[in-house]
Amino acid sequence: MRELQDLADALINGYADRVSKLTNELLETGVEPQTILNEGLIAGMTVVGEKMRTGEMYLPEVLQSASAMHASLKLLKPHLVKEGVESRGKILMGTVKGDMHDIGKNLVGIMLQGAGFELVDLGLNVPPQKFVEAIGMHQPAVVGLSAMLTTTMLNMKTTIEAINNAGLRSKVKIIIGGAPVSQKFADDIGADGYARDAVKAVDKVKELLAA
Ligand code: B12
Repeated sequence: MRELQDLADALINGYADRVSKLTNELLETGVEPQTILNEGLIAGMTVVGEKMRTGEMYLPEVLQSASAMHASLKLLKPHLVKEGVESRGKILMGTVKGDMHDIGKNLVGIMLQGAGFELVDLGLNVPPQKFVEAIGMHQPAVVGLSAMLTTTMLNMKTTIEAINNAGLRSKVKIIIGGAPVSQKFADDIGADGYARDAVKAVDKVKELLAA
């Protein structure tokens, strides 16, 4: 669809206003929010990642694409999240220490809220101890850890160890995600689950809570 390609192009170029305008237009014409997300925003962000890898795009430009994505996600959120549904359980989410990527985590949070879960979002660059304190304070059923760098994914392990050492491991299920992690890595560091995208994350959380 031409308009979805326009949205992806505007995101790649970091034009936040145009991204917002196109998002609204697509919603008004009845395009599913999930389609806007996958075929517009995520498709565009994948190109941004590729251009970043090959040195065609630099950090300031990537940041502009990221804020354009944030602007669009804000518009999509009310369409993805049902209000007034009874909570299916509390989920605590955060991007681990040293990692400044939060778009994927935010998206997982939105989809979980959409499925009726209550979300406590600790943000990004979250040290292990902060996860431990937040578990004590909020008593979530599930903890979601996000990492986008091969260097910071190791902090998922340290976070799980800190939760273990605080005697809280048996009280929560832990799910991990982010581009560099895998089911094998989840098994290796003692997480309960892994999901590769936001839709699968919802399925995995439901599965973990049913077990
Ligand atoms: C945007 C971006 C940035 C932005 C982040 C802005 C923000 N607010 O998030 C900025 C400019 C800050 C940035 C900085 C850097 N980045 Co960057 N970034 C990206 C980029 C282009 C897109 C990430 C993204 O948002 N994707 C879209 C979302 C929707 O997808 P996602 O994050 O993968 O999330 C999905 C799944 O992974 C999963 N998921 C995510 N979290 C969780 C959690 C749970 C619990 C579950 C179940 C699932 C799940 O579900 C999500 C939704 O479907 C990626 C490339 C890419 N294609 O991934 C590089 C990328 C991740 N960055 C990279 C690098 C190298 C960096 C820098 C080190 C660059 C530098 N030289 O400084 C810095 C590091 C800063 C830091 N300390 O974190 C590399 C990582 C390489 C590696 N293997 O480690 C990548 C892969 C680019 C590349 N191809 O080289 N980056």
